[in-house]
Amino acid sequence: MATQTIRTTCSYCSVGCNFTATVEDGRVTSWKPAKDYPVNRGRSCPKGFNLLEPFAAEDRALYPMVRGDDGELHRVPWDEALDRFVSGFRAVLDTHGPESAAFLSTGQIPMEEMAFLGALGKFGMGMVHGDGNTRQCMATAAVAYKQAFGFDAPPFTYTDIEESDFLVFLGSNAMISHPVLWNRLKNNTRDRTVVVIDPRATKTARAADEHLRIQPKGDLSFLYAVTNEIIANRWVDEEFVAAHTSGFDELAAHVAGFTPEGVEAVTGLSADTIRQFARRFHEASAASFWWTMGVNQSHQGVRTAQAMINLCLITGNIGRPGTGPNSITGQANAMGSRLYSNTTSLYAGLDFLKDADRRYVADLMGIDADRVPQANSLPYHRILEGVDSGEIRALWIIATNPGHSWIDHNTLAKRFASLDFLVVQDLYHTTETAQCADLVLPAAGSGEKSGTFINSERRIGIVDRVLDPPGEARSDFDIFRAIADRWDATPLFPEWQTPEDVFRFLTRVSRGRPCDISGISGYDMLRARGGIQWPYPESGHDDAEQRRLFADGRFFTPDERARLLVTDIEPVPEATDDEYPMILITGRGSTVQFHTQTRTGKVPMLRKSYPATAYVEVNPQDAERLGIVDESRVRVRSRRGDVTVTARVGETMAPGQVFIPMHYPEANPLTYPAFDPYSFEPNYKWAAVRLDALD
Ligand SMILES: Nc1nc2c(c(=O)[nH]1)N[C@H]1C(S)=C(S)[C@@H](COP(=O)(O)OP(=O)(O)OC[C@H]3O[C@@H](n4cnc5c(=O)[nH]c(N)nc54)[C@H](O)[C@@H]3O)O[C@H]1N2
Ligand SMILES: Nc1nc2c(c(=O)[nH]1)N[C@H]1C(S)=C(S)[C@@H](COP(=O)(O)OP(=O)(O)OC[C@H]3O[C@@H](n4cnc5c(=O)[nH]c(N)nc54)[C@H](O)[C@@H]3O)O[C@H]1N2
Ligand code: SF4
Ligand SMILES: [Mo]
Repeated sequence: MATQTIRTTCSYCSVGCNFTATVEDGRVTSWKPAKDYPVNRGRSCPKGFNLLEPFAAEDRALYPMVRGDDGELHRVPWDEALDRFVSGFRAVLDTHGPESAAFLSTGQIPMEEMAFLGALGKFGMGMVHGDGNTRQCMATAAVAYKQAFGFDAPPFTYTDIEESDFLVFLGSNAMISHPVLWNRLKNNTRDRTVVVIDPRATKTARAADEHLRIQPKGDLSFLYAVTNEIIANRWVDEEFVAAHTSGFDELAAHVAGFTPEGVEAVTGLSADTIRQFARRFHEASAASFWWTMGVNQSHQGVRTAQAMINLCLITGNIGRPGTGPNSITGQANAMGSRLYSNTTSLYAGLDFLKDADRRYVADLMGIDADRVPQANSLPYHRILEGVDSGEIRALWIIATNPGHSWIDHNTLAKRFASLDFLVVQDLYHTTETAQCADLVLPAAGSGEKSGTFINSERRIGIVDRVLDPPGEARSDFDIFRAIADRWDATPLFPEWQTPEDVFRFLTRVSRGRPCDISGISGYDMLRARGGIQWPYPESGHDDAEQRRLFADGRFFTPDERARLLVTDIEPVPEATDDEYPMILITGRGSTVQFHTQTRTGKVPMLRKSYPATAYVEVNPQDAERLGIVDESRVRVRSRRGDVTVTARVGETMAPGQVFIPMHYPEANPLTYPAFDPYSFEPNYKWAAVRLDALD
């Protein structure tokens, strides 16, 4: 009997836990969290523990499918599917030009697949536009870091959670969203304080030492008031500011108007609380911010993230153990998508708009530089607006399900129907998005294929194949290769035969960049080393298992100084009024539910632990006023949509605010499509709604 031990990385969240599989004659006989991996050290959450089960679901896309004249999807051979793909996209691109088609991808496939898609879509097929679901998620953090540090560079390593004595989780429900990382707090043996700043009394907030129940969208005012306190009390690390930052005078002038008393109403926090927070931030020997979607998904997300970055910079809380303005990423490979997908930037953060960058990438690939688009892609929402205006006529959607997850998606199915051609590449043919497709391409999931992911602490981890894909499903990598062949684009990628070939290209293209990984020789090195954090240049690399950035105070801007950036407070995008008097927040509902539930929804073990139907969380005062009792049916309406859900009455919510988890299709008909002006990330966390009792 052939027995193999295979190590692979979980493909749900960005913590990046590793599992060890024992595979006997093609069957997985044991599946355990890896004890010796520096990320999870033998721990996992229930999603990872059941990672492989959804791959066997009944609605798995087992073969390519084409929509017939009867409106249904029908099985076709791969050859025919590839012909349809090529003729569909060629017809649009040849007639309407390179800006008439786009791809929408993901933070959930290995880096090598993203990189192949980016090259095939842009250099091979000639499309200008391609964005990812990371726009819904990490775009804000990426832009915030890029503007402040000169590169999209989250500075921390996970041990910082164990070495900080003042940890502020802002807009993060880490206990359910990043459970294994949250758990590492147990290893923090310092006299530490954990503060959670969230409008909701989440599980994370309740587990913290302190919960500041901030008013939704009060964060920017709060952070400016704290900054003002720090400056007014002369708690600034003047040496660090003078040597390593620029913009301090503008920052000081800007925040001078934000007094703790002045922001009480907008933050819902007392002046005392704000003053105390500032004092404790100052007194901490190592203070850290940990932020996620409560910040990123906001109409002023970038500047809010930068308000945390400012605070860390002016107090010298960066580059030392236990410090940092730390954005935790979302999906397993969101950071791979940010750096190596060839969507919002050329590989390794290079610039589509710069001649030299285009030539550098083209030369490395051995292609003509004219093949590299000289323009940036439209961001996600502009691509969809292009569908409305008829400028975008074909879409290729890979490993994301916008039919459920996109903001205010009421008109999305109609938008999709208006396209000349829609291709969806997914594990399942039943997703809301696949249901709109003209062509479904059946993909293998991570676990059924190989590659690498980059986790939240910049660690590149190996994804190895433990199972064979079922039916005729193929890895996304093999699908991209097959399309390249059919498109006659294969000569562009002569060396890209395997994922590891592409990985080696990425190590080369990264040379000399902040995310330099030219010192990683290949997958075996990643397997042997328990993953490797970037940067890891060929010469002069640091071999420590845990590495943070900016210990030397040198940033990636031309003058090596970090930028302190500020803005004015803008009004909330959709004010509440008599008709729609309540604020709707959306987000994660439980540890065992993942996004649109195409995977976690198919695991009986996980299904047992969450409500089968959509619910809205309501404060008891509101419930009483509206005649709503726990477990009764209620109607939730916004100016855009109207859904019926079950009420869960409890103290999680403050009066005037309600919450619907994004895992249910009922959330996004209600959300309000506002976007951050710099990152264009959707503001999923504020819409004006009304509730009416039905029972
Ligand atoms: N179980 C599970 N884990 C996941 C995922 C999943 O679907 N399920 N998804 C993964 C992905 S892709 C991501 S991006 C992460 C997301 O992880 P999180 O960001 O932790 O998840 P969310 O629930 O979207 O938002 C976090 C919190 O922001 C709060 N919030 C809303 N508005 C505001 C505000 O104005 N100010 C402040 N301070 N807070 C606010 C919400 O109340 C919520 O508790 O989780 C990852 N992990
Ligand atoms: N209201 C509201 N909406 C939100 C959010 C919110 O907080 N509130 N959060 C937003 C955030 S942060 C995110 S990240 C998005 C997530 O939104 P989506 O990306 O739409 O969510 P998923 O359900 O993860 O969709 C991934 C799809 O890829 C498929 N898939 C998985 N692995 C593979 C693979 O290897 N290959 C291929 N081809 N397919 C694969 C899955 O079956 C699934 O259909 O949702 C956003 N939407
Ligand atoms: S914490 Fe995240 S990476 Fe770890 S097992 Fe759970 S879902 Fe997977
Ligand atoms: Mo996300």
